[in-house]
Amino acid sequence: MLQNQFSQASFDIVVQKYCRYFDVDSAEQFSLSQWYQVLAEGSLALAYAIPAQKKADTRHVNYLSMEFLIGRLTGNNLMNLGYYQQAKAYLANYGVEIVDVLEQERDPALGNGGLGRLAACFLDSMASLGQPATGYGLHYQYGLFKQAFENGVQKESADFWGRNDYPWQSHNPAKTQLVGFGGKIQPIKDDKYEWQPALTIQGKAYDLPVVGYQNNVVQPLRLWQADNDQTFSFEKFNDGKFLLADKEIVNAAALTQVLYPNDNHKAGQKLRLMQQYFHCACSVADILARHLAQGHRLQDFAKYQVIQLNDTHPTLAIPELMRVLLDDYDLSWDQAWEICSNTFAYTNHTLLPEALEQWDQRLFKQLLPRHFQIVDKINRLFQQKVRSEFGKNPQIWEKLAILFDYRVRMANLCVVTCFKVNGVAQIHSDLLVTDLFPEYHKIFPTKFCNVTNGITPRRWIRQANPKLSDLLDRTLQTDWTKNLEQLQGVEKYVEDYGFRTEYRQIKQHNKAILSAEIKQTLGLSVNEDAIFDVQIKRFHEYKRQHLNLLNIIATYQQLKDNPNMPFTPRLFVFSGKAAPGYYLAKNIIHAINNVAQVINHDKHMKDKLQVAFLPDYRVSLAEKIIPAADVSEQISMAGKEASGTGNMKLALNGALTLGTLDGANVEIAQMVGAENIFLFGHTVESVRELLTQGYDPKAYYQQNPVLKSAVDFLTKGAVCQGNKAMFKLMIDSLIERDPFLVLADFDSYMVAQQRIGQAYLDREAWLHSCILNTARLGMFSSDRSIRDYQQRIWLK
Ligand code: B1H
Repeated sequence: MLQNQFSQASFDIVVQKYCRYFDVDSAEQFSLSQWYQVLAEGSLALAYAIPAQKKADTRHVNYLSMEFLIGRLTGNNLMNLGYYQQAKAYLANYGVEIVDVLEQERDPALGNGGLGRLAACFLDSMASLGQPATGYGLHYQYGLFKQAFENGVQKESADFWGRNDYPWQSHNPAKTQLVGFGGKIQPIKDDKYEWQPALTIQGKAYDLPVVGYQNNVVQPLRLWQADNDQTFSFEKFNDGKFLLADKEIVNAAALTQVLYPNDNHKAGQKLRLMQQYFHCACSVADILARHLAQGHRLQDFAKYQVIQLNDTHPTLAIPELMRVLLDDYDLSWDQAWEICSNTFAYTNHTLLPEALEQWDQRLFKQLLPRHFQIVDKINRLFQQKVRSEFGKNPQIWEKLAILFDYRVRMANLCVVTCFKVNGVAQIHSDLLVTDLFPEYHKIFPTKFCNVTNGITPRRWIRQANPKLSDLLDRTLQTDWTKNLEQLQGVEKYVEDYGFRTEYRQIKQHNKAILSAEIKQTLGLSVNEDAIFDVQIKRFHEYKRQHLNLLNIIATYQQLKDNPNMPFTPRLFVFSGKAAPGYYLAKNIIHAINNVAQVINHDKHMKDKLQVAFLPDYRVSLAEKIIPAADVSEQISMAGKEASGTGNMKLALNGALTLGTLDGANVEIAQMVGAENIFLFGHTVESVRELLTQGYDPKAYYQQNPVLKSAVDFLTKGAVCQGNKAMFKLMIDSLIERDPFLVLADFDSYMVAQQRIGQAYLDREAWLHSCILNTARLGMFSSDRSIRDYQQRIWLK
């Protein structure tokens, strides 16, 4: 049972306070956004009314991530606190609807896509399972840019999300840290050095409460914000050294100003390296301080702490912990290494070569001279190990080296140091071992494991789909969000008339809500009886939104030539951003928008074929699209999508997957069964075969008239407004190189799309499949992922 009761009095106090602030006589005069402030502040107080956990005798998880895509917190936290209904009633007393108030909240966009959202789901699950944990990230002033379309072209603008006024955070002045950059190192003795940085920056802690699901647990997400180091500046200012020291080094406060907008792509800039080190230095210092404050011995660090690295972005935590143990705590190299190699674990999220982080050695050395020295020693010691294993073999060393060709390779540093390395879906973890790290696997055969990603059912069904959740509550008579495998219980009702009717009505209701959103943002009236076919994710060539587009064009052309052909009405929904410098991805966005214009303005297509591209994809928009989807597009080239998590959210909410055998689609297919998913396209093996034979995309283009005319459509008429070159970037990539086999999968994709059109006509069979998808998605709860992390990595 919850220890503390919802306190109406504490809300009354906040209402009184804001009556003064807003200069109004009574709360009746509050606007919705003013009510939002009241509601958030009142809820925050309720979260912190939960007493801190007693020191546990288990390992504390320190989850280091450059991204936490947390989404709106107020509704979610009220639900997890168990006070949603009371808060709703409180507002209703004033004639205010809680859902309208919650719509006022801005999403803190402190992440790009799947990797950042995964971190947020994991925080929710760790708190909900009572796994003691702290999330460590950065308090960016500007989150991911906002996206708008101008004549179909993506335009970015700064996301001034209001970091300073955000009600869910509190500055925690007890936790301020100092972080050095540049400068010199002085030998003291053996492995001990003194680092004299040229510049010191302050890291201020901003804490957000992570509320467990109705279990009286609240633990921190700690975000570091850079500021000028007041303690140092005067002295340095006076002797003139402050400005001299490092003209090169940026203004301190600028360090945490922006989130790098790259998904599955490395940035490589100095500022990014500084962000990474700042993040790691603050977090390591904080973890050590907490460990010691809890009365633990330094030698027991790895026993009580695990540091989980969310991809390689926080890898610098490794040499940082080494440095602190060696230089500040006087440990020997072997003692420090023993601790580090038992503390760190690394999650890999991508095999794409362009995303694997490597730093220029000179830059690294200039900013982090002592860390470079430490990495160099790790590298040399490892070289000895490799020699004893493989003999002197330059080819092998070239692949395994941490320092090579004047580059510092972060993934290699992780694999060498960490006690566990995991991929994020079974197929991805297998490829990690066979393709990316085979030699490492030989040296460290037990280091590698899999933990398939998951999603929190609290946000992704209970909050996002309240009607379906209510049906599940009534049907199962248990709180299935705590143990999502219980959804299996609805299989019994798959033929139950009442259940089926409600399930169908709920989907229709959710489609009506999304239709209203589309009408409001795009001015487009859609056919609510059409198949809602959605592809919502970052834009990346490997995700192949352009494969979807080519099928839309080909279908449009067929409908034009053949107005009476049998066709199931279809609404294609897109949403997603492209990195500002990723011109090809932006070109694909532009093409989709222009094709949408043409189709949506063709009166013959009305209620038959429509395309809606909703701008500014973000967590709160995902929560509206997902419950309304009939078809989930998961069409990456096999072997490229490490896992995907949108695929899980959509299937759980009763959309049928149209997908390749990639990432977690493979496991979704295993769970739901072949009859309840639409698979198509090349597999990892057949991709490999095709590429070794020599792939010639032009041949596909020339030999397939349907494909050719779909591609050519983009160079003619209204779509490109007479500018043949408008989509040249995309077309050239497709015809000349096609690195992700779009053309090779086109036929198979079109056939699968036609199968879907057919299948939807049998509404009873379709509904059957949807229900089974919901019933069989239980294993994709992030609670299961966290239990896997506990069993396979953290508590082993
Ligand atoms: C994923 C990234 C990523 N993989 C670099 N890699 C970044 C790489 O800013 N950067 O430098 C940012 C993000 N993101 C995604 O992780 C995978 O593509 C998905 O398949 C996976 O589901 C998700 C979570 O594991």
